[in-house]
Amino acid sequence: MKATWDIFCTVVDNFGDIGVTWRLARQLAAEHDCAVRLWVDDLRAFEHLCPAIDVALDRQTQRGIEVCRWSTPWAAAQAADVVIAAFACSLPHAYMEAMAARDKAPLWLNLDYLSAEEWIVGCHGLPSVKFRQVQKYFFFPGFQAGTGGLLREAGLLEQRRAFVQDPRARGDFLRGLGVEPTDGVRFISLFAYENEGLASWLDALAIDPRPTRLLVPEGRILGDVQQWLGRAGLAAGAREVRGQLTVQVLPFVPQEDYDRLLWSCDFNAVRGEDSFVRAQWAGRPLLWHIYRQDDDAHLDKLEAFLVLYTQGLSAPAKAAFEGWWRAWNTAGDMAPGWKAVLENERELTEHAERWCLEQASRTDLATALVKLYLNWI
Ligand code: TRH
Repeated sequence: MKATWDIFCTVVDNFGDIGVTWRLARQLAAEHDCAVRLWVDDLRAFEHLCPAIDVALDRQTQRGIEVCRWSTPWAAAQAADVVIAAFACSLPHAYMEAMAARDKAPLWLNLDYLSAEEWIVGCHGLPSVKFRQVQKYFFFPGFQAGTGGLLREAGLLEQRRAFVQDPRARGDFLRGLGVEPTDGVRFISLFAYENEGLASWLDALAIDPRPTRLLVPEGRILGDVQQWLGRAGLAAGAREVRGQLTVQVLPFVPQEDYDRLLWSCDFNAVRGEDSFVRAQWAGRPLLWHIYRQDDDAHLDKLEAFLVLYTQGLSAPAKAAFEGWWRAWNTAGDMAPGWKAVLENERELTEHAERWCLEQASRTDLATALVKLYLNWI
């Protein structure tokens, strides 16, 4: 009999919570033969990532996953063999009673936020709270041995390699988005929160000797793009040229197409958690807009990642990369960092691929979860 898995997701904001849990659910079902239910409290946010969702339904099957509305009050449901509370969300009390009522207690995990900080290695796998006799454990994704790893579907890197080695596949994909895949043009994708530093980067791109095509999926950064362009009301399909820079607004595409967009670009600006990881699997230099936290706690996370990521870079490439990232995350002047990045572009591009392969040599997160469960029963 298939093991049953319940994944609980509260959508706090944006798309990361549902983006991560939807990806995990699909991988558990497709690659590990698990029977997965995904409980989501906001089907409208989910609809952005999975347009096939019918927001009126309490239960529906999508891509082999039973997608369930997490309603309040809670409608009784049997507890699964493995219960994942994503990002420290609190489970319905009645569901926890159902976990405690099982003959064999479920494996109950808190799937935490991704961080490169050292302390998570010590905390991964530790017991958390208990409900009656049912123990909850911490599960930390991460970049280092001793963590839960990163979400990575089987064959993902092979798919990427086949795509980039086939200019026609890239061309067809870009043309499908209304983007001409002109040779010699630098392609950059831009997915970020509001950022006052953007104008200085776009200024630099507009006067760069090499033309740039900036591809911007509709979202929060668009306001700053419009302000710089001096235009309002831009929507998917819009195209504006300023000097050497062409800005194109794209629709918000399905997750698989977002991967292809990242694979099609020379640089990728990403944010949050899931797009950040996908850009690493793209093997191209990335610019991370980290999710802002109170007391600037996010800046410690940013620095922790930089320490790991920049290992092995020459001093100038490391300084360039760090300066570029720090400017982006403090709304600073992007021009000096960008200039330095271009001076070290080749090394940074080779390094991005090396980092990708090194991370891909570790067990992926879904497989790590399944192994944990198999060792636990
Ligand atoms: O949307 P995010 O900012 O999400 C989050 C949330 O803010 C969350 O509360 C916070 O805790 C977390 O970040 C760290 O960024 P993220 O994580 O990159 O999620 C975006 C998702 O949207 C990701 O799955 C990729 C997907 N996506 C598409 O599918 N198509 C697109 O066109 C784009 C731009 C993104």
